[in-house]
Amino acid sequence: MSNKVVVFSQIDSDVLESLQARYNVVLINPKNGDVNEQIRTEVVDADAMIGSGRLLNESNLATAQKLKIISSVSVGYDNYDVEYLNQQKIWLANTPHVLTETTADLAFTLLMSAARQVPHLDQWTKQGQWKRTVSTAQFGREIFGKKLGIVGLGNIGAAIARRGFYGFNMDVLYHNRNEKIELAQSLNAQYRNLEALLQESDFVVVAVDLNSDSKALIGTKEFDLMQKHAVFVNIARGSVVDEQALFEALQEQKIFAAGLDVYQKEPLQDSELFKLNNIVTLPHVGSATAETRRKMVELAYRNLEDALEGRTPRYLVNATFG
Ligand code: 8YV
Repeated sequence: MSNKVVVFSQIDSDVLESLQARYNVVLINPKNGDVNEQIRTEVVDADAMIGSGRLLNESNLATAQKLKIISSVSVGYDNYDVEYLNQQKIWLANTPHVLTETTADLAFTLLMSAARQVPHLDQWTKQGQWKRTVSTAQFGREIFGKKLGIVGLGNIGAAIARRGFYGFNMDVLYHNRNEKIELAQSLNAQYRNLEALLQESDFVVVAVDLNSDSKALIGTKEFDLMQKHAVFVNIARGSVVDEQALFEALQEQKIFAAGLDVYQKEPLQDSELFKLNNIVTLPHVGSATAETRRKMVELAYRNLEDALEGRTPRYLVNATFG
């Protein structure tokens, strides 16, 4: 009897066909009713799961009798209860590295769009507001040679630092739970504690993993430390930032602008943020190019296949269940 694989989000059709050719595949489909109820039913005799963007924990995995691996099509894994998976000895695999550069590109897209008011001025022009030479209201912030502060110098944070240092001649500051001396030297990046980074930076980009240390890391106190001309970007996870505090900082012009790709609640709907002209809001598209998503799903397929074929997957979040 072939292994049973539960696919819990949309994946490339040809990759799905490859899975279906080898395994007994069940698709979780929101159109068929409550997703968690479907998961609870299908994981009973499942050997593996593949997908992304769903909360998986004891509430919907407790019925699993022989689940070996959850292969996530993502680098972030805050939507999985890793402690519970460790207790149940269920591997969690992710897809690091393949999305690093694409996500760093998106971070810089947000940084530049927010700095130069791109979405607002695009609408302003299309609405026929451009009637004479622009005034200071349409001015943006200088980027070249300015101070770039990166919160979280992981793979994506380092790729953002490289763009700032080599591409825009920026002075790079970083904050991290621990200093990364060799990496920082290669990027000419200087370590700062969070308060100093927020006070000194012209641009603050948040690229941390979401965990107990980074949850609600940036709130009113932190925005009050930033400079009035500063631009704030978050490409990490929405829960790292107090969204109401950000709204107030932008509305009261405590900072110049912000660019967000992630939110406390996703999809972002009917948000007060939509009332503001000094924010760029993107729909969690950090890794969303065809090439990168293809690399991610192929890597997730390999992680799943390794586990089902008796090999240790290359990218495990919990290799030791420790
Ligand atoms: C999403 C991401 O997971 O990889 C991550 O951690 O945040 C993104 O790549 C992906 O868009 C699927 O939801």
